[in-house]
Amino acid sequence: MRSAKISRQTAETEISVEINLDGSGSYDNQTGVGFFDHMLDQLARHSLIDMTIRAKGDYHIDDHHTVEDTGIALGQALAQALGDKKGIRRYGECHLPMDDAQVRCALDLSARPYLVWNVEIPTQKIGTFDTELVREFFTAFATQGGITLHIDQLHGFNSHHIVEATFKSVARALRLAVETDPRKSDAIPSTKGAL
Ligand SMILES: [Mn+2]
Repeated sequence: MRSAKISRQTAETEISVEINLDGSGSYDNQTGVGFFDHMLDQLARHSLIDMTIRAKGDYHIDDHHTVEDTGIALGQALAQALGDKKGIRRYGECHLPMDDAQVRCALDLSARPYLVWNVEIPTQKIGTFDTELVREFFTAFATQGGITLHIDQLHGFNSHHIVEATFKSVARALRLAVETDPRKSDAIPSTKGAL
């Protein structure tokens, strides 16, 4: 089973992440940041990666450290669960519409972290959530997960829809990329022989 458990504690946050790549998209995510939990639930549900996340952070400052460090821990869990990446499809992509919003994700589980971020969220807040933290999360996730992650917003004017479409597009792309390719399940998908 391709799974991983990461615990990460700093002076700012305490995070635990448990994932199973070969899951059914079940989730139990409690970070103390309501809108962020809603997005992590989408990530699990639409990637079919089982996900249990607990986070406690220095909310008296703001939600920044909690969201960023959850991205770090989730990226580390993904990299650990993927192991040597034998047999995976490696690439994934998705155009995800949600009402007015459409977001495209293309990703490569390359071990070469890179984030292309072409998303403009029109409001500074969604409820009490700082929308600039969405980019912080994906920066941390891509860096620690070893993901070349391209996210482009094609349409959208509603902040909630844009952000939710972003998480869902990444989830769908991730689902494809982590899946086993039955035509080449015994090999690491690189001419270099390693990823
Ligand atoms: Mn929603």
